[in-house]
Amino acid sequence: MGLDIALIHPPFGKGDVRKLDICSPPLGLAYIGAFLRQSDHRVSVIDAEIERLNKAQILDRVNKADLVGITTTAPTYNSAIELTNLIKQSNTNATVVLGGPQATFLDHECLERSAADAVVRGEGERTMLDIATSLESGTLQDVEGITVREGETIVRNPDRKLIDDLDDIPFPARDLLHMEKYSPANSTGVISSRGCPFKCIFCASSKLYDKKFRSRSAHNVYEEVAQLVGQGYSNVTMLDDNFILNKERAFKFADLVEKNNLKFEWSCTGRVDFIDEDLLCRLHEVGCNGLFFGVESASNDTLKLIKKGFTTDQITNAFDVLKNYDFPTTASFMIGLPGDDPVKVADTINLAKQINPDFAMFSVTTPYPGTELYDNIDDYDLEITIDDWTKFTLTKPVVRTSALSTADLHRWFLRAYFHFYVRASYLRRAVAKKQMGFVLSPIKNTIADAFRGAIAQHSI
Ligand code: B12
Ligand code: SF4
Repeated sequence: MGLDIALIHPPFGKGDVRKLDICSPPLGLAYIGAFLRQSDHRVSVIDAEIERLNKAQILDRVNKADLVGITTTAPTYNSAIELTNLIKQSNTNATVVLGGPQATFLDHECLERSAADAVVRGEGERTMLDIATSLESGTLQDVEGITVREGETIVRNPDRKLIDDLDDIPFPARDLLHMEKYSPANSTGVISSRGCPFKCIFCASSKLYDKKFRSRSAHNVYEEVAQLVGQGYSNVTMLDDNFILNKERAFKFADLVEKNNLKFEWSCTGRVDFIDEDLLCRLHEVGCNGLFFGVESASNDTLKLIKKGFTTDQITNAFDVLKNYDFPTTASFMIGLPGDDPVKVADTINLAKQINPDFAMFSVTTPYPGTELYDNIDDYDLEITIDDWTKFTLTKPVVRTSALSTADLHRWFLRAYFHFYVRASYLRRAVAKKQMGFVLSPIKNTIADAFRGAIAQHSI
């Protein structure tokens, strides 16, 4: 028989996150969709944000669903809770479950705050299938990996084992999404691995996937990319935490691209302590046109405190090597890390200018649930000053450090963008490399917002 299942990415609503113009398909839901429809379930994936659906339209789309799953991040959390309650009121037959990083780490609170039937913790494919099967035959009480109501109490069922071999799961069901609505039109993302073995205190990644790095085989990733290129995509972003963590796999992927003469441009993530000349050369030969690195801070003490696992020497060495290639590089920095004071933040901005990546991204330190920073915030002498999840977007400070108030951090954030981008040498290079269009695309709204703010607040 099978169930009617709807998977929803909730609308951003009026929160700050909408201003960031995030335009990326919810691949986690597309993975679950692909997995579920291998059984005889009928699945739809609704990206209410990109489709700009209002509440009535969403309710209309799910009024016959037997099972509804809603994904959550911090800025979409309130919206997901509101939607859950509306769906439970309008379609009383539907079982509604919440998943994604925010619900995973706030499972109890989710069930206290909403009418949801359960929260799926962590990886969703097998748990969601198990929920569907259990609903057909009985109750949810034995499903692993969920937090569920039992009468008046909330019970955290045992964790579910992670999927051993990611090649076993089908490619994300992009056909269930309106892919034409995401931009840029010829670009899309691929997730070639899950999890990260590092333990940076501000990142939920390692706890989400139990500190394990699992990668798909080079061949499996190649197959998905080849399929996408066949569908007309000419640009692919590897969205993993660290695409080059498994170097052997990266080389194998490059070999497959070359052997099959697959023509496309692509970019990926890396760590400064994982690059070497051989790898860079090879990636460059097979169309890689962008590398993203988390650099975070110019202070070795801070890098140690946040458990980044590398030093400033490794940062500068990596960028020295990178200068031999014409890869556009993006380096990401954090403002408002524990112990940050005006000197340290100024040093971070100076480091950005010194290593001079093609693009710099500055984020304000934001303690997300599931991070060591969130769990032990007092130990790091940080205080959350803004109690509103919709503001947890990395672009507006929600904390203060012992030396910098929330308002100070905002000024430094604006200043960082201004000082990095408004430099004659930077602008000359961007024009020479014909990168102005690109500069203005992925982080254009953040930069524009930062410039407007910097000018308005005279905080340059
Ligand atoms: C790539 C990425 C992005 C990409 C795109 C993601 C995409 N296309 O799906 C972009 C750039 C768009 C992005 C944006 C943001 N991101 Co992001 N992102 C990531 C990253 C690095 C990988 C995500 C990924 O693809 N994982 C692999 C897929 C398969 O997993 P998944 O999407 O999480 O889905 C699985 C499970 O979570 C679960 N699941 C998810 N939803 C649901 C729903 C149901 C019903 C069920 C049953 C299960 C389930 O099942 C899925 C399949 O196994 C993660 C870090 C990480 N390693 O997870 C951060 C991460 C998810 N992002 C994070 C954040 C903060 C954001 C932003 C809020 C940042 C901002 N500036 O505002 C936005 C929010 C956007 C939004 N839509 O709400 C945080 C989330 C923390 C939190 N509590 O919110 C993370 C964990 C990083 C961190 N700082 O720790 N992100
Ligand atoms: S910030 Fe990067 S390296 Fe650190 S834990 Fe997260 S994904 Fe891993």
